[in-house]
Amino acid sequence: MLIRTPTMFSFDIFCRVIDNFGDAGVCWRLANELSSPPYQAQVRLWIDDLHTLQKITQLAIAPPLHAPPLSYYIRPNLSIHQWPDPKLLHSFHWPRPHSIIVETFASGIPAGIQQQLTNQHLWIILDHLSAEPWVEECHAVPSYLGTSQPKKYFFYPGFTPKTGGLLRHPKLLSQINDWQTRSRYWQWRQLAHHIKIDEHTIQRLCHSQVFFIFQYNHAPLIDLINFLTLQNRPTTLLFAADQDSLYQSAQHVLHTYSHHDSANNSKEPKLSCIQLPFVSQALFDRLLWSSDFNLVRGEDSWIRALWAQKPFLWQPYPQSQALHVHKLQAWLQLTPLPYAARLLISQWNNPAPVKINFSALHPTVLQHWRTRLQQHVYRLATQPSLSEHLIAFCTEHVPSQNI
Ligand code: TRH
Repeated sequence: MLIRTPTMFSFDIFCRVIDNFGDAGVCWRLANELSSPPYQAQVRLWIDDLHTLQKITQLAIAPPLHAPPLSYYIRPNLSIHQWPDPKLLHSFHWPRPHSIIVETFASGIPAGIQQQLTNQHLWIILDHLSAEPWVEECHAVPSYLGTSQPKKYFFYPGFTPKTGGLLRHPKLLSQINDWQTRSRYWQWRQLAHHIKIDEHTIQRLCHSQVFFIFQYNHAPLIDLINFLTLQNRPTTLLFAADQDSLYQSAQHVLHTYSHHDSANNSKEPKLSCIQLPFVSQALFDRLLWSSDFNLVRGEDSWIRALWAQKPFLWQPYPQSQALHVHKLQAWLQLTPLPYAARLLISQWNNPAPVKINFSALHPTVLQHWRTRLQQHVYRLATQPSLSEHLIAFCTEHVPSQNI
């Protein structure tokens, strides 16, 4: 009997960047995970926007304007390919497809690939992550017609065993634990060169509570700043790249306060802001591991903040008819957070402005919040990750002739 190992699997992952960084961010993590131990599958990532992927990987992969479609070999079993612009498609020859096609976030797949697919291929339609109950019903549901067609299945990431799971590299939690058991100084020292901070700033980060901010522009950040300025604790706000507008409004508010402070002869401002450069995904994760409180958004940073096990506020990607509020409530239902934390997260995302209750930021609640997250994460980690689910699914569904 032929026993199949993940190394025998080969994937073509298709990614279109609609906006922001999440599409590229999730696809890059998936491609990396599947091609790394223990899976070691053969992976080609096809993406229509190498510039966005370049930011996330910090690899020099963005082509000059009008250059022919390019390919980059990252490891012998992982390559990145430019999904050619429709204008160049007539002169482009698609290679033979790999046995498993992953269409991500309704990207479609190129006609040149689709024409070559047979019933020996497996076509996975990977959707966005949601904690809503319907996900269990829709995960792994087939969508194919006829026997000569490739088998096509919907694949839904999620938080429960009946879904496709969450992206989590097998060594991730031990890496986080190793990092977080080091001193604060060690952690910020490791990051200092990449985020361009000096010794004085490292000291400030070591001796203040650090908030990491990666939000959409409509976040009620000013309310948070007003609350923090009333507190006695020194606080540093780290603004991720792409947060220019929020950073500027924060600076504006802080200027007003600093006039007031200087009138009161205080030396160091209690609250200060730092704007970070764009960093690689690996460093982005470490910023979440090192900060005391994370404000994240979308899809990828949301789950990275969860694995980081530090209290965090999630801001879902805004959708019409406030659909994102349902997503948020579904996630809150599944996540055992302290009451004050649930209230804060709900109010933060309220479609209409409300007076936000920040009592969850009291040190005792924060400690409780952190403990709850740690317990929750260790429970989630007993379930298979998205890559494990996918490999198990492929083992069952890829025709054995096609490996
Ligand atoms: O950028 P996002 O808002 O992406 C969104 C969501 O994914 C949304 O669901 C999707 O529909 C929309 O894109 C198109 O937030 P997200 O998902 O957190 O992705 C951010 C990615 O950017 C994540 O992989 C981390 C990465 N990143 C870095 O690697 N370095 C950085 O310096 C920054 C700021 C981000």
